[in-house]
Amino acid sequence: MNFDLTDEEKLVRDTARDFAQKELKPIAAEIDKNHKIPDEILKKMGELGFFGVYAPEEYGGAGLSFVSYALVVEEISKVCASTGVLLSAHTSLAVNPILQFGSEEQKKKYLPPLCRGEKIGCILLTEPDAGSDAANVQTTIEEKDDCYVANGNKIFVTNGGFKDIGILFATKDKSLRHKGISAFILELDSEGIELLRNEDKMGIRGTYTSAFALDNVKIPKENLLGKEGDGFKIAMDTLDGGRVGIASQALGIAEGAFERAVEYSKERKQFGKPISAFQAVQFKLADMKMRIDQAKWVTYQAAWLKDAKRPFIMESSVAKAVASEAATYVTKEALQVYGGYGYITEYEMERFYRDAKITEIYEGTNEVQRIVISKLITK
Ligand code: COS
Repeated sequence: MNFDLTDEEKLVRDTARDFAQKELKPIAAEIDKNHKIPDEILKKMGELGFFGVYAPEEYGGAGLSFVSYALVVEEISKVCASTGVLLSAHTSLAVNPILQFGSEEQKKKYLPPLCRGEKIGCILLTEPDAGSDAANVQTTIEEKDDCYVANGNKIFVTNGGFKDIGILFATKDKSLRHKGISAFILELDSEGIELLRNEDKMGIRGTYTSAFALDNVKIPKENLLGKEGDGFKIAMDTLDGGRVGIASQALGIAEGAFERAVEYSKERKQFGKPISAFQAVQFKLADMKMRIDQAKWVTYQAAWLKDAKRPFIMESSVAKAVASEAATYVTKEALQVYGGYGYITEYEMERFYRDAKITEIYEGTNEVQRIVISKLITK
């Protein structure tokens, strides 16, 4: 069994770490406060190849492994969860389905601008009545003349506010449930798409979480992804990969909070000693480390399985649930180590605490992950 990263993976991890620590860490609090990731940061990430880490070079990607992608998301999330989720949603939920299910023409047209970060990708799957029950999509699609026409509402669209490129899921016949759903590449500046709002959120406040109304939106026939009726399968495969992205994000958030808590515990003195000398704090740090290691290895394993083109549905759900629960546990304990200072925005720990929670919710709540895992165990 080999637990080592390849030299290439170590290099991309170090590049991402260097970028995150030098360029992102100093402005992470500002990103949270202003609800915006600066354009220069996105430009730099594009230049570093982060927006298409595992897409082949012929489509503008960096041609690296899925493990490399997980490492980039992890390093970025250690300092700024908002930037981590922007990257993760873009790659897993837009670049990946086009790469996996797109025609050659679709790949050539849409992947290069996405991989360079000139366009930011998103997925339009969730609706008011189709959250955990993803097969209950109500947005309709009709064939009319030379195009498809979509009508409906989509919510919780991470990155939607960029209004660039999305993967839309819509049904021809609601009564068919998952068998009626198809997937489409949607240009979000198309006529009939209204951005209703960007949600005001507890955490990951530097990202857009958008709601859209689709009113007779014309989609060219050539933008159908895969075949008609393939949509649910495409959504599930997309989320399988996406859950490894969220696991990487959660892992990064946990590690970032942990590193800060260790540092702080060595500096902060009470009763004449650094608080790291007290067993009450030492045990907390040990428990945090144990959770992080569990999260790390299940996440890397799931990413490695995807690279090896081996089944990884179970492992991706395990990684997502374990890592996100590690993130909420570790950030809570790290905040406790900071005591009252943890509650003050200046120390940034409260941001980690707020940002961690969403990882237990999006790309399938952890209850959904338990459904996926238990179905596979008992089938
Ligand atoms: N990966 C690949 N295929 C999957 C899958 C997965 N994780 N889960 C289900 N499928 C397939 C099944 O194999 C089945 O295929 P067949 O029709 O060929 O037999 C089909 O999809 C339907 O499966 P099932 O009947 O289990 O679907 P359900 O409607 O019961 O839904 C859950 C199952 C709850 C797991 C699914 O709806 C889900 O993942 N929901 C959460 C959605 C989500 O994460 N939303 C957040 C989006 S954030 S962008």
